[in-house]
Amino acid sequence: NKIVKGLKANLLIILMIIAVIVGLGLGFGLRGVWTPYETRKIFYLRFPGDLLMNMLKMLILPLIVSSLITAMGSLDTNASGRMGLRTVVYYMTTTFSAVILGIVLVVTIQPGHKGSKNITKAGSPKEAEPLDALFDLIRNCFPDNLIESAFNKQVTSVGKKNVTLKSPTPSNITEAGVTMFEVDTMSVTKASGMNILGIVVFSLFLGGVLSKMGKDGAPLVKFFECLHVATMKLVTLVIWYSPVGIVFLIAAKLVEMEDLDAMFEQLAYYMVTVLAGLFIHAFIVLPLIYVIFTRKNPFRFMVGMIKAILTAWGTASSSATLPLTMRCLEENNGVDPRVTMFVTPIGATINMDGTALYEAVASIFIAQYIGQTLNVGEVIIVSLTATAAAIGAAGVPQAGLVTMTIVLTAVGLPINEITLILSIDWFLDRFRTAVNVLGDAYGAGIVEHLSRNDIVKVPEVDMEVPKEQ
Ligand code: DAS
Repeated sequence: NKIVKGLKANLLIILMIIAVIVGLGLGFGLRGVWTPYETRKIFYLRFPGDLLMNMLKMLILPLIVSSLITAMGSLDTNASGRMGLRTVVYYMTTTFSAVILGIVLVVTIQPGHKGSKNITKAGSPKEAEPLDALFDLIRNCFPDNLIESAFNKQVTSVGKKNVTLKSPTPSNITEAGVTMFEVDTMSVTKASGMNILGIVVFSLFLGGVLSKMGKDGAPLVKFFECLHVATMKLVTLVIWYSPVGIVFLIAAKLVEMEDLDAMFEQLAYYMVTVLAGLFIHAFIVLPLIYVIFTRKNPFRFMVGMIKAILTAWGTASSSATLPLTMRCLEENNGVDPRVTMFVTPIGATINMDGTALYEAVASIFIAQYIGQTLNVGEVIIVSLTATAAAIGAAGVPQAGLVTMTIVLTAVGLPINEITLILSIDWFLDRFRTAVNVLGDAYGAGIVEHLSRNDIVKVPEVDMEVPKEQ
């Protein structure tokens, strides 16, 4: 059955690659038949893709809570403390290095001074209070209602009218952009409808308490262990549906885009700068870091992650891809589940190398385009705020675009100029999400290697519930 297992694993990768190709073909084919304004037809076309997004989102809450609590419960406190420290240090280092890479490229290539000088602006975001975004990130760490806030589409921004976010099925990206901005940055991470940060914080605290409780906490840890196993079995079902969902997600997104050619032509230099940065980070920087720490073949590791990377590209959401990220790490790259359960939920939330690089490039591109030169101090501010904004971005489609308001305002750039890059954001989002997921995966591999002495099973706590005293 080893051959069967190998076939099944590769069969799925082949199906996913075919899915991306068919999705692109279907999308470009339908662009000849439909206009981008056939909202109803596009909504139906995207329906199988929305099903996949919902299936993956449905798994996120049980997966993150059960993973983190099981991981915390199965490691002794100082081991998980040390592993947590290694994880955070890795995340900060790779995210910041991505920002520096992005800045070097955008300053060298100078995309804002090249290409067309009259980029068509899409959408018109309202002025936002970016400082609110920072407060929002902190507020999101402590959600009032864990379940509701995790999947809440109803967004309330303090002091402003309640805005119900319609699930963005607009006639084109502009409307989605405006919808997001209508909510303004007060609810920047909630605006994306999923507040994972709060779930991660809650699970880490609860897991820590349970692991300190030792025997008394064991029944609840055991419950979450079973929940984790059951959830990962559900992932298997969803995985086999994902190629179908990916076809329609890509096709629908392609059909609803207006003047694709004008967009690619006007923003070609900007697009090349972002993609070059993501490529270098994914194929040189991350593999180099992985080799330095683990002495293992980084490209074999990357091949093991293909299913997760293709899902990240198809869904543009690293949170939705999380179930596959964990599964690829454990099944294909043999990473200890206690590490993946601990590292990947946190990574999918705060480790976004692709987003950080993109936000640095995009803000400096906008400065170049409007002829505002940034001095060294301002470039340093961009590097710090892009790192912070990427940490705060939720792992959902186009969250990076919204948190970029923090970076722009930090260096006095008008928020409105985001409309220059709004139209192409859906496309670049897919690549930066794939890099985010790859960064999380390498993180798990490296942390596992560094923590190999720590990952000793805590002595099996006996399961009987203590007798009533
Ligand atoms: N789409 C986000 C993610 O899922 C990244 C971003 O918006 O920049 O990681």
